Amino acid sequence: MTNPLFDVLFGNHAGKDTPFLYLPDGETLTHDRFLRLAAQYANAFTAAGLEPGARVAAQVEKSHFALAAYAACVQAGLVFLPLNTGYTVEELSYFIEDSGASMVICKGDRREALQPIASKHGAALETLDEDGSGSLSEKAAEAPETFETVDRKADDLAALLYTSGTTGRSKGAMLSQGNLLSNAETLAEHWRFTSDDVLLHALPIFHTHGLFVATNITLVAGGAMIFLPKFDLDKVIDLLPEATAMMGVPTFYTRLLDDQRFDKDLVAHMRLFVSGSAPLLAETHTQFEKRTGHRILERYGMTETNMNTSNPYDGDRRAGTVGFPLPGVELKITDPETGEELPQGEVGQIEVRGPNVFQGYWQMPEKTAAELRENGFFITGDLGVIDDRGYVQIVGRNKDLIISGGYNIYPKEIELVLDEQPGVLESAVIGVPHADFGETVVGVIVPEAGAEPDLDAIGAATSKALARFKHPKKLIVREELPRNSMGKVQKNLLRDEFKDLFVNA
Ligand code: MLC
Ligand code: AMP
Repeated sequence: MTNPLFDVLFGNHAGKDTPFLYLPDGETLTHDRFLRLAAQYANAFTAAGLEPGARVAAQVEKSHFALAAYAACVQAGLVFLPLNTGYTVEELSYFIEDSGASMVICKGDRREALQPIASKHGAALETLDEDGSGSLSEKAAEAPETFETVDRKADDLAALLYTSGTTGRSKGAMLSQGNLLSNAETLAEHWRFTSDDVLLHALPIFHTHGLFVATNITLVAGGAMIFLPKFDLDKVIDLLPEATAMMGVPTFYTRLLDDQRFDKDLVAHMRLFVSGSAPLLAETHTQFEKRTGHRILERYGMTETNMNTSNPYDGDRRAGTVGFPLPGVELKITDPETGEELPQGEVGQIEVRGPNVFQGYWQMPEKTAAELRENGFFITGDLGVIDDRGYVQIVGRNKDLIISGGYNIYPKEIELVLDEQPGVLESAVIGVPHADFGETVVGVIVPEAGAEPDLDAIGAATSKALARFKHPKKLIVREELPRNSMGKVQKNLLRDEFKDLFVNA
């Protein structure tokens, strides 16, 4: 019996004294040491009564302890549910309830706020701080450094990742062991990762990009990571000479290009730069090549599917495209109205099918049925076209979504908060171009007749309800919203009107 994901990502490295993580304090953690730590957490989970299939929700800062908690969940057959560290208590409350999590792991300073919520939903609460302190580690410290890996099948769930939706209610994307493993193996091979690689890891580990792409690929290959708590420009520039590969959202690359220390010599030894999670401007791609001689490899993915397409490792990495479907992934462009496949060269919605495609949304059969066809194709909500050489280009979105610095923000969620505020009749939230984040959030508010909404109070209410990265960078008051003859708000007109607000920011 086996646990396919654990065996390939972690089990293969048991007993190896090879470096796995280069930590911010200068320490090196070997694969073996990491696995022994993970086993202790797995023992702590089991001792707390968690049964295979139970959800473990974790809102913790990035650290090797947090990563070991992920490995422990895989080893113990638990479903890992990582949460953005920016989420407010109100947001967390929804995730805990909806997922039916059996355990919540949070930072020590959140214990008080989360205890009543965890208790209400029958979840155990443990703490874990970035220095490893907290109740979880205290329990783990007493546990053995070995753990009998729990058997799992490829279609058993390994992770539940929440993604916001157009209705404002977040949906839990169910990812199986097979989903994660197939994608990690495909990408490791496609991007030629080996045990000699050292990945500079500056992404958060609560999303697909940092956890399943960067980390899982390194683990499949048996390589190492320089594990930074977050993207810090100075540290990245200091450490690039130690790395062979880096993965990032476009903001990483534009920030690097804005710094004159980032030049050809600094990255002469690098093997690979990968970009994704948001569109990389063709201009950034060109500028990057001019400055460094490297062509960024752009790929395209989603929480629900992991990675779908990639520019080639060898061959032409074409700016403004996301390359070809990965081996094993089928991709087609369809008519959004009829679902019929469109001829090459026509713009339509992107649909994908393959072992990477998720199992559906947690306890939301209608939403699953609306987006995941019976024949296995997933309707991504992205609009694309395939060029005459087979490269996929993403040209827009068929979903009302803003991507800011690689974080997805659904306007509806913010509109619901704004609409509730005293004096606000209605609102429209749009994304406008932003020099650093690619896009950012602007809220347009229509007051009730005779009312003068208090923008400071609205800001405070938004802070309580929503993570900081979702906050409108600007609120604009308008007498009315532009609407078409059907009464639908014409957000395109608002986007056009406010498109220059932040481009020189
Ligand atoms: C931070 N802030 C953001 C923000 N990140 N606001 C909008 N969008 C963001 N992405 C807030 C901070 O709270 C702060 O608020 C202010 O903006 C400025 O912060 P900063 O210091 O400039 O930001 P920084 O901490 O440097 O973070 C920026 C970033 C980070 C780009 C490095 O957001 C990041 O690591 N993004 C990666 C996201 C990611 O991993 N996405 C992958 C999703 S998976 P204030 O107001 O207090 O000053 C996926 C699938 C796929 O999409 O295909 O990969
Ligand atoms: P998420 O739901 O956070 O996983 O974000 C997935 C979305 O990010 C996709 O549906 C796309 O809209 C977007 N995305 C990811 N990679 C790219 C890319 N290389 N270019 C453009 N958009 C991208």
